[in-house]
Order: sequence, then C-alpha cells, then structure tokens
Amino acid sequence: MPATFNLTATVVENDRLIDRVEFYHGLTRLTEDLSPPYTFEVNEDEIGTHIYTARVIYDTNHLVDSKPQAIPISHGPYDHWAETIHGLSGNAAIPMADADGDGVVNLIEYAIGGSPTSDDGPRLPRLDTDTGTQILFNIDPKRNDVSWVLERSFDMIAYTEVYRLDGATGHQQIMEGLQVSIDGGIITALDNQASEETRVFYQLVIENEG
Ligand SMILES: [Ca+2]
Repeated sequence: MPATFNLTATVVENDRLIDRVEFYHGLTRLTEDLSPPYTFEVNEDEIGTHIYTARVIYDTNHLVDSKPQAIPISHGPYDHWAETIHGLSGNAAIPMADADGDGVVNLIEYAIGGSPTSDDGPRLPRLDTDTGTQILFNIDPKRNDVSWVLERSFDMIAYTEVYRLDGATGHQQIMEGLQVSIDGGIITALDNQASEETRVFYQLVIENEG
C-alpha cells in the first residue's frame, strides 16, 4: 500500500520576486510550482526513509533550499496505524511501547480498537457477574495480523487457553464450557466452569503475526 502525503512549502517573500518552488526527492526533482500555495502530492511505496526538500528560485537566478524532511515509509498495518494514523515515531512507535502512559502497550491498543495517544481503559477486558461469569473485551475486527487469546487461571500461576480468535481467518477455538458471542467488536465469553470455583482469573493475550 503506497503512502500518500502532501509536501508543502511556505515562502516568506521579503520583497523578493518568487519565481517558483521546486520539490525534490533526494536529488530528483519531482515538480515545480509557479504560484502559492506551493504543494505537491507524493505517492511513495518504497520502504525506508525518504528525504524531501523544497527549493525556492527567486529574483530570476537565486535559490534557497529548505531543511531536508525525512519521511519514513513502512508497509506493515501496525506501523501504518502507529506512525501514519497516530503520528508516533522512534521508540514510541514500537509495539511494546506505552506512548500515552496509560498502562496499555501500543500493540494491545491496536488489537482492541484503542488509541496509542488516549486512555483505553473502557475497552480492556472486564468482568460481569450479573448472570454467571462473563468476560468482555473489545477487538478491532479489521486487524488481520493479530490473534486474541483469552487465558484462565484458578491460582494466578498456571494459565490455560480457553478462547482464541484468529484475525487472519476469523476462526475461533472455544474451550468446552465457554459460550462466546461477538457483537459490534465486543466479545463476550460466558464461562460456565468458573462458577464452580471460588476464585478465577483471566488474561487477554495479543499475538502479533506481523
Ligand atoms: Ca498506551
């Protein structure tokens, strides 16, 4: 999937006669623009960091270049989400980072339809014991590079996988005794075995195939 973005140059004229603005990708001239707003739409699909500059030609034969702008291009859906949609970069953009400090790492926010820049508490797994033992958690059904795995423990030491949803295929594996429904990105798992125990613990594990 190519990245599409606009290069824009703002020129302060200072009584100079602006002839044109040229945009460069490395040393390659992409276009020239004769009148403001000076802008050019880029479609770039090569993975890596791309360097763009703008050159102003003024008073017929003078020129000045902008500072180079480095634009990272990546193809993975997680990277696209973190970098392009949410504007993260560097260490803050990696899956295990907690960019907004809400205690939830980026990859989980990606998988539950949350955001790496705002609180995701309401989307995290929660327990509802009004009618049996129900665990609810959000997913983003568009994520085809993650699996959502629910694990259960009766002692907080040994955890057993009781539910798995594969994002790539939509295939579910449901342990006997568990009733699962998916509605509007919310998964509800009713655990019929839990009511026989005095204590039960659950954890949601996100597996990333990307
Ligand atoms: Ca976070």
